Amino acid sequence: MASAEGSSGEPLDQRPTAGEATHHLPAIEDLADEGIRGSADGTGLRIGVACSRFNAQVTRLLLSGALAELDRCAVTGANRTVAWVSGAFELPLAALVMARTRQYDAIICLGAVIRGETSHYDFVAGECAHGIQRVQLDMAMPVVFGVLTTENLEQALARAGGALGNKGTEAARTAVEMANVLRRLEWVPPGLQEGAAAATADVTGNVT
Ligand code: INI
Repeated sequence: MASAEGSSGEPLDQRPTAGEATHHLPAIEDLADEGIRGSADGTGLRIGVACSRFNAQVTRLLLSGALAELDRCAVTGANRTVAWVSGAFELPLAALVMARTRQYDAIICLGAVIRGETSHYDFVAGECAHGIQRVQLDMAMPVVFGVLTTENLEQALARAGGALGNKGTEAARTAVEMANVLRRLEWVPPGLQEGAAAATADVTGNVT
């Protein structure tokens, strides 16, 4: 897969290098050449995207960043599904239902929670993050947290294609790399294991 851009969509010559102090996701090629890693080649991967409408001026930008990165990773349009939900609070449920279909190799959750005058922000952001992690661990599949949690709209826009990159772009790259690294770890989804034809799986995918 040829790409002129790094994991955050920035030109290759502007990518942060390993060891450089940054909160950005370093490009995988910059890390020490050791260990199992997931490539950014998304050929054949099926990716679900759950995106919230709340703060749509931000989430639309996150979605375009994510879809552009999936294009760069060669995840075809036919192999991805976008589902819109009302707000970030609804993202875990959408992710869980997508995960339970077993039709996706990874799911990306996109949202923007911006602090208001009340404590509502804390509940929405906290439950969203907690719920997404719960789905990821319960379903043993990558469910990526592409949700901005910021003090104001300006901070959100800076991280949705502005000066500080695009969280949606990073989330898409993470989804592809995680799907690939799990494959390389030779993890086989329950129900697809040899001899598991007669087995039944509960909601979490545990085979009994
Ligand atoms: N949803 C968001 O995605 N971002 C926000 O900033 C936000 N705030 O601040 O209220 C928000 N609230 C809605 C929430 O996600 C649910 O959709 C709603 O509570 C219905 O369940």
